[in-house]
Amino acid sequence: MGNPDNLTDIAERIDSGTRLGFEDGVRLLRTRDIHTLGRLADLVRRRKHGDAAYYNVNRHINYTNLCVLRCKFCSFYKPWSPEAKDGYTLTVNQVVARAREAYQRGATEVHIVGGLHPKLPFSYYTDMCAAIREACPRLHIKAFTAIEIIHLARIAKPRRTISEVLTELRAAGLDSLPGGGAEIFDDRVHDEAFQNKVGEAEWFDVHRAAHELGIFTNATMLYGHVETLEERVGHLLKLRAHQDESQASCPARFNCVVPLSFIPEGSALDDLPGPTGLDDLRTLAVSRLMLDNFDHVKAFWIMLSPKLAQVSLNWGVDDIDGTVVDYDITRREGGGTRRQELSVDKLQRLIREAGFVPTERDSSYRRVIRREGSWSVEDQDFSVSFGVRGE
Ligand code: V47
Repeated sequence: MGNPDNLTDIAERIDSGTRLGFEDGVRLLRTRDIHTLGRLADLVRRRKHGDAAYYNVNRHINYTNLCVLRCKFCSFYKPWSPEAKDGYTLTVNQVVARAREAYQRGATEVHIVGGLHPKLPFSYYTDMCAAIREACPRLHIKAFTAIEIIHLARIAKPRRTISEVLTELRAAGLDSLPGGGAEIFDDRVHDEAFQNKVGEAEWFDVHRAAHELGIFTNATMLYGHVETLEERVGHLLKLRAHQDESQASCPARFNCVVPLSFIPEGSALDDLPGPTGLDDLRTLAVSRLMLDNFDHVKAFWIMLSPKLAQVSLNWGVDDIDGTVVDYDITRREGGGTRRQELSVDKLQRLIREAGFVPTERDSSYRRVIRREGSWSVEDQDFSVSFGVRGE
């Protein structure tokens, strides 16, 4: 293994556009030469995006916290049982009301995920997409992690294949899949932290099926719990290999990677310290450098804090997610409540002070153009008015 504190050979490879290997990734995660690491990640980021830094106007909706799984890292779920009393499940109308409110406030995207609820029928999910599509015609519906898609294939009557689930959801209005549920692709980590959850093969099956159908997806990595640095790099390499395959043979691919900083509070792993700020920055920078075939690296401010997400813009990150508004899976930024919002003014200020140009994007990373009370997307022939009545 090369010296982690002399990065000259890695810098040369990056300079010439040569792909980095496993050992490079581990050395970069270990290096004490953090300035070189940050500079290299920034170099690659600027090659792709110049001084643009992206955000979006979005709203997260978590439709239920009842879940049949018991993942140790998760502080969100309430165990499902026939008598479960302390969980919640939103009706389709309640989900649509939240989506409509977001649309009327100018949101371009809803991000909808929830626990694996054994009793909600498949029609709950298709009805939800169809009702949002009807109420909010141009709102991008990014919904359901790979784990939820597999759950739907199992509970649908009659049972569906993954492709059938995705096709029916898309017909109802689904636009893309978020990247959740990936955690760390490694059998040892899987057995220790989320044993009953489906493994990496199934996660990739869903994303492969989506890419084959032309549905774009995101990818995540939940780091800073029981995994080693080597296992983190292994995870990134598996994402890179999958992206190569999708780029070669599918009409869609991963839009972005979202490294998620583990928040121990309230989970069964709350004896762990969680990642430090420097570990967060290293992981984001290494994600940028290892994933040469991903256009976007997203820092999710909800888990990193707005301050660290801002700093990460100089460490390879080009996207800091969006306004969010409600978030239930972790509650650190909401002081214990689900209300976790950054205004557009605050997002823009964070980006501007980091030396970048705030650039509002839609879910496909096209630029959003705003005029008083309406938004449109570059090169697209539509305009959405918002305020009291929506489009
Ligand atoms: O799947 C659960 C993770 C994910 C914790 O695709 C935790 O644009 C930290 O996937 N500490 C959901 N993380 C969030 C997610 C996401 C977020 C933002 C943008 C996108 C995107 C995707 O959160 C879960 C799980 O991996 N998670 N518990 C925790 N205690």
